[in-house]
This record gives sequence, C-alpha cells and structure tokens, in this order.
Amino acid sequence: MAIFLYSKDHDLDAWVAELRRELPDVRISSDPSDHPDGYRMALVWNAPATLFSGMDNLALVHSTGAGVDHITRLPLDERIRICRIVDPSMATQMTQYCLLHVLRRHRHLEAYADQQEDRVWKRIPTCNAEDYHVGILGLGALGTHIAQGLRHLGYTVMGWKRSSSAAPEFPVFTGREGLETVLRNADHLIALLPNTPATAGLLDRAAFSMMKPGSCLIHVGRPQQLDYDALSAALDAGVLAEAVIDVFDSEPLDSDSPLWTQPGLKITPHVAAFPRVDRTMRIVSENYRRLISGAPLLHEIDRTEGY
Ligand code: NDP
Ligand code: OXD
Repeated sequence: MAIFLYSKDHDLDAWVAELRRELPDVRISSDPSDHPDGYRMALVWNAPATLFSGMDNLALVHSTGAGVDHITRLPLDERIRICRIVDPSMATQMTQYCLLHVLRRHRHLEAYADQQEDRVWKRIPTCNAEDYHVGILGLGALGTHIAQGLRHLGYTVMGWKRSSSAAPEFPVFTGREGLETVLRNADHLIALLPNTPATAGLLDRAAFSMMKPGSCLIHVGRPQQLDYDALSAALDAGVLAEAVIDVFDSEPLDSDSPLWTQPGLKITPHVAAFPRVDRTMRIVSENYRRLISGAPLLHEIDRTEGY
C-alpha cells in the first residue's frame, strides 16, 4: 500500500520528509506509474484530470489545503472519499488577514498616511466599532474564527451560511433574502465560501448594487464566486471604496492584467492562510491510518454538497 503525492505549488520534499517521519513503513511516491495498483490514498493540490487513471485501489483523495474544489472538479469515481485540512493555524492566519484590512479601513490608516505626506495634523472622525458592521459569507472553520476575532474587538458581525442550524451569538442569515440583508448592511464584507455550483457567480453586478456606497470587500474564497468586471465597475463607481482580493482565475495573475492598476483594488498572491507542512502532514497521516483501519476520517467532505 502506498500514498501518492502531487503538487506544482508546494515543496514535495518537505511533504515526503514529514510523511516518512509519521508513516515510516508506508511507500510514498510522486510518480503515478510507480505502483498505481498500490495507491490507496493521494495527497494533491491542483492535480490534472487524468492523473489518477490506473489507480484502481484509490480510496481517498486528500487536499493539502482547506479548499477541495480542485478535487471535486475532477472526474473521480463516486466511491472515492475526499478530505481536506482544518487546522487552527490556518484559522489564525485567516483571522489576522481579515482583521488587518478591517482595522486599517475603520481606523483610517491610509488617510493618515496621506496626511503625513502633507504634514497635516487632523483627526478623522471614527465610528464606534459596534457601529461598524462586518458581514461574513461562509461561517465554517475559518469564518467562525474571524467572527470571534472581530467580536472580540467590538465589531458588529453578521454571518451568512447554507444551513440554519446552530446559530452563534450574532445574527446569521441563510438563503437569497439573507444574503441580501448582509450585503445591504455591511460596511465591510468578507467572502470565504467554498467553490460549489451553489456559490458560483455570487458576487456579481446585482450583488454589488445592493452594497452600501463606500463599503469594502475582502475576497479570499474562489475566483468562480467573483465577477471581476463587476468588481472593477463597482470600484470605479465608488459603490466599493476598496477591495482586497487574494485569489484569481489564473495564478500567478498575468502581469498585463488590468486588475494590477485598478484604483481601489489591493492584490495579495493567495496568501491569506497557508497550511503548515508539519500540521498538514499530521492530519494526512492520521487519515491514512484511519482509512486503513476503517475508522471515521477527519474533515471528510460531503461529496453531494461539494464541501
Ligand atoms: P467550511 O467548509 O468549514 O465552511 C464553509 C462555510 O460556507 C459554511 O459555513 C457553509 O455553510 C458555507 N456555505 C457553503 N455553501 C454555501 C451556500 N451555498 N450558501 C451559503 N453558505 C454556504 O470551509 P472553510 O471555512 O475551512 O474554508 C472556506 C473557503 O475558504 C475554502 O473553501 C477556500 O475556498 C477558502 N480558503 C482560502 C484561503 C486563502 O488563502 N485564500 C485559505 C483557505 C481557505 P454551513 O455552515 O451551513 O455548512
Ligand atoms: C486553501 C487555499 O484552500 O489555500 O487552502 O485556498
């Protein structure tokens, strides 16, 4: 039995070293033709569609990250299970990223930097944190942690999720109507939904037209959820004062993309939260042991829902 590895974006040697420490007796290889029949599990990021052909005993495809859309888009047999990474260090990083941008806007950091250029000493009125409303689309492992961080600093939080179960101590909405409520009331919108057929194209012209004039967007979900032309139009029209975007259709973003110079847009190179190799490989190794022993897997997705 063996584990297959694939990624063009990660340091595979580091994965192998960590996995060998955890699973010294298991064969680990990144060559698909090495022992295709022996592969029970594959650990991948952005694998091509044909990669698993011949791996007839594959039972589990594990994402190296939180998202699984790079796996759910592949033509995988229905019996193959899919797991992902849920790790507190990713939640902490994601919360740092989102708080950074909310605080920077709410406390006028850039306006003060501009004033400093001109040696201007002028206080800009700042609303109380409880009057600054932050909407979070997606209240899962990451969104819930961000909500806690924001609430700790006094911000008013509203969430949007799919199911209406287990409401936390702040308003949580569901459905199209709920989405509209969040869009209309948010001073700052944070979008971190998984990419599924139900979330595709969510942030379009109609969505931006509902948002408060001068509001801000942080988009760390997937590019399929965001209409980038509508985003540019909303920034040009001042509907959005600022957008921070961490994810793009094609990464790295083309050097001739007009997005680089779009006023009001801040670009980061898909860095909001990065899985740590040691913790990731611990989860992956544990899932391998569970797979072999028939125990329930950690962080398995519902293949029907796609997340
Ligand atoms: P989870 O699966 O834990 O949470 C997903 C949340 O989205 C849940 O609250 C879920 O609702 C909600 N949701 C799913 N579908 C819908 C829908 N159709 N309508 C409304 N709400 C919906 O995911 P994570 O929090 O771990 O990660 C979220 C995403 O963040 C990842 O899929 C990935 O795309 C992105 N990400 C980005 C990173 C970056 O660096 N840019 C890093 C890591 C992740 P419910 O609770 O009802 O199930
Ligand atoms: C992830 C990501 O899904 O980095 O982990 O986007």
